[in-house]
Amino acid sequence: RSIRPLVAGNWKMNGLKADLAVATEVAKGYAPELKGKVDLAICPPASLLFMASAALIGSRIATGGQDCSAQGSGAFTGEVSAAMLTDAGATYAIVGHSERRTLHGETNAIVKAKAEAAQKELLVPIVCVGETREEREAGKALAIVRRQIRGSVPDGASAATLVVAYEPVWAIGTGLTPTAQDVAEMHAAIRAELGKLLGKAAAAGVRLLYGGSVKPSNAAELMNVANVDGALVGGASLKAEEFLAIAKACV
Ligand code: G2H
Repeated sequence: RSIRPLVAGNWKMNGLKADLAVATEVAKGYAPELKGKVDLAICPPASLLFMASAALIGSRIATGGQDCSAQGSGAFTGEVSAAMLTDAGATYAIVGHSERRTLHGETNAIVKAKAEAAQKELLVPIVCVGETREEREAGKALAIVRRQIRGSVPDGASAATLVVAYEPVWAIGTGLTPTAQDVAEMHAAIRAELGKLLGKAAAAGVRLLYGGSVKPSNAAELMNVANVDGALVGGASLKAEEFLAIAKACV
């Protein structure tokens, strides 16, 4: 691999204080064979972010937010700003997850503004893209995702300031996954689109994660696809041993 992979756990709206034990178990299991070969991050709910970051100090396991406001501060009840995420110890911020896009009406423009807000506070946005089942069946998956990339990726982003996650909506939490060939085709298309936006050299180093029902049993196949530089893991990130097994599949 020319790019060190990243495996990020998206806990979604799961986790109470007691579940920080999962994060510390992951840290304990981050064995020598993984160190320096795969980066790990845990994105707990905002309520646990500060405590998770504190629990992981010294472990080299990063944390991230699951969303980030496009606004800096002020009268935005319920929102969490990029500066707050940084202050809570985060390295990353997931933006534009399909659950945000569909349940909260986030457009490409909103996702781009959120990614820019994250970058301003030196967070690395994990910009999520992906087509719905209808879009795939209509043969529009590539066109939709290219458009999402053009609309959601901040100008001037580089390998150090951007991660992209391809998550086909129909694969999220369903146990269904695209074929290795479909993933390869999509990731190549994303890399090419990033090349047009950011320049080939910058695009070549951007980590492209696959997400959607990644689990230990399918991780090796998915992580060995060309242009797949890690995973965004939902359900399986709630169990330390499964999350670590997925990380091991990357090395
Ligand atoms: C996709 C993924 C994590 P899961 O949403 O972002 O979740 O692995 O549960 O499909």
